[in-house]
Amino acid sequence: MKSILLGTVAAAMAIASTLPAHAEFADRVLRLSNGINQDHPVGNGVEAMRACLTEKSGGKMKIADFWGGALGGDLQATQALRSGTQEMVVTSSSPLVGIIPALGVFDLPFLFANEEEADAVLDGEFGQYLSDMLPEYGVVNLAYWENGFRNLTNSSKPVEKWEDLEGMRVRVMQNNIFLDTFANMGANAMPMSFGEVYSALETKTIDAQENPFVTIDTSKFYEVQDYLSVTRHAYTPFMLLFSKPIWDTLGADEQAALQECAIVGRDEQRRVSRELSNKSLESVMEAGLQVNEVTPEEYQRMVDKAQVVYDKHAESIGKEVVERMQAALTAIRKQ
Ligand code: 2Q2
Repeated sequence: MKSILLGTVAAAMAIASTLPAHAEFADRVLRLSNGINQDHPVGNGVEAMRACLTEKSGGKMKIADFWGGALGGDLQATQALRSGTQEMVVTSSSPLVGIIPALGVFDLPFLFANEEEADAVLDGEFGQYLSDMLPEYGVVNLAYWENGFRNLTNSSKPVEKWEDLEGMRVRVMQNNIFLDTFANMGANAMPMSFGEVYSALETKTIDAQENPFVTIDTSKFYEVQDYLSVTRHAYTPFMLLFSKPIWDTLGADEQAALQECAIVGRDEQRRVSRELSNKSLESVMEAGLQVNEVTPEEYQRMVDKAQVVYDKHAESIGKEVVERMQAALTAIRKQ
């Protein structure tokens, strides 16, 4: 009897010693949605995050991923997070500005000069300052991922200067900062959710849209557009958001694993995004898009023209938010 008991204890201890790291994990399936397609670098980020979660949770935390807007667009999915009916979304910050005005700071035109600046701001104090605002709105930001610098495509002509936008029907993301940026340059700016863009281009309801090269490629906009102008007019991040009501039901180990794995996913996602960007440009050119660069002089004229948007929207974004962003950029540029 005693030896049987001892044997059982020994066996239990042996099991325990192989599992201690997983002891605080429940079986969970986390639904994650996206507006873009799985061959976008976000797909690589999600794979890296999944592998990390599998390892940390002993296979208990699983991601069920949905692509191409299968669970609705960015805004709809974010509302599902807020009400606790979906766990995660990878969304652009831009469509959420109506709910969280401070996020509009990322829509300010020509804000970041390059990826290094964006990383430093987003992964630094400023990014944390904005993330700290989000739980109040029912979402937790696990990490900033990359969407990338946005460029304009259209079906009528190369855009070489801002005046070329005159009268062009340009789809913009759903907020007033984006809308004003394009309206101020003479375009007929039309806010629209991402899921509607392809067919609106196809039916010629709109002439133009703007997105990073990888999205122009993976969402096949080259099929319904003729010109691509390298305008780099905005870098709006992706955010990997988690539902706050569901977050509050997780254990500390589960929360920590999600936070760590979101960063693992971020690093892989950004790496692939940057590696793919030029390849995507080449492949959309091969697919028939006529590409033009904007000269440094015309680029500067666009930047100057866009400055009124900063003044007009500082108040709605929050003066402190805009000032902190500018201070963060100034500090980075001095280094
Ligand atoms: O132009 C857009 O709306 C995109 O940049 C999307 O916000 C983005 O691709 C998301 O739909 C990703 O889920």
